[in-house]
Amino acid sequence: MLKLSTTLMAAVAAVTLALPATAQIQDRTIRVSNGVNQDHPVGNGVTKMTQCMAERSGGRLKLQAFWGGALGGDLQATQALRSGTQEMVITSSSPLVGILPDLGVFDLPFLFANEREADRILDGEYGKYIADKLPAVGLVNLAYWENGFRNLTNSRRPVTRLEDFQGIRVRVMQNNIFLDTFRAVGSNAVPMAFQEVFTALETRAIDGQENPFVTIDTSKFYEVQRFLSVTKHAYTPFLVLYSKRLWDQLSAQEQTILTECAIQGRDEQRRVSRELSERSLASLRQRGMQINEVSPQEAARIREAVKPVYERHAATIGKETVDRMQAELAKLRAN
Ligand code: TK8
Repeated sequence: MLKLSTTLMAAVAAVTLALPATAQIQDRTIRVSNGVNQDHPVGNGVTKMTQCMAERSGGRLKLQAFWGGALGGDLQATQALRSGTQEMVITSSSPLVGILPDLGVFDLPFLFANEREADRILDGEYGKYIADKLPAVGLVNLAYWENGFRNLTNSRRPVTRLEDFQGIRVRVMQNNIFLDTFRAVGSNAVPMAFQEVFTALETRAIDGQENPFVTIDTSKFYEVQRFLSVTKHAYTPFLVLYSKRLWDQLSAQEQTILTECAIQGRDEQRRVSRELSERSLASLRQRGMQINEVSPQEAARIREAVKPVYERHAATIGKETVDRMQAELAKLRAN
């Protein structure tokens, strides 16, 4: 009896070893939701990631994407990940600060000077430092993609000086740092989920909103907004998140494929985002938006006005998280 079971075990072990690598990969359709529309560069990233997964898994791992908040808003979808009822979401970090306060660091106004800085921070040590905090709240970050530098639109007046922000009702993401930033320049900030923004602009419940050119364009805000100011007041990354609960049910090989393909998707997504940015701006102008540049002097005044936001939020974000960011940026800028 003993001998038989030993033989059996040896046989099982031999079969397991002999199995092709694909045996570690199951047929899976992974749902991924987004607040943006499919013609946003996130669509290019998802296509690239899907191709990569198909190649690497022998066609077993598939993505099923939902656009325009079809599965609910970013925050709602992220909560579904935490409870294990949805696999993936590609979301701005900003609405998630209630889940992980450290994510608020990316919302500090005028944090990154350019895309190169953003890439270096997000893809380096610092991005890993933040990502390592996510499993504790039920989330796994596969990569940082790009939403981009944000700019103000509104239907009231051209905004070119600090004083022009006064009294404008601006929708902000559900996040105290953005709220405070817009209050600091005298606007009435109204926190709101992204899918409600178009209608709120259309009905004039709010006067303005802020997002990168590409998002303004692909979400058709030009239909309900007249003025665009090139404020570049913040850069928001997208997190490519997986449900920790469901992640733990994947094989190591499936996890590797997803991680590596999310990075391939990232490179394509950022490439398209940057290529499209100026074209989106031109298209917004062509569709009748008035584009206003902010002079360097006014930009400096605006920066000065929002400076207290750093102080006020260092504690809520976490002192170590803010200090480390500033140290990393100083290091980058010294080189
Ligand atoms: C898209 C959002 C959006 C974000 C916002 O899902 O809420 O304004 O910038 O683009 O992540």
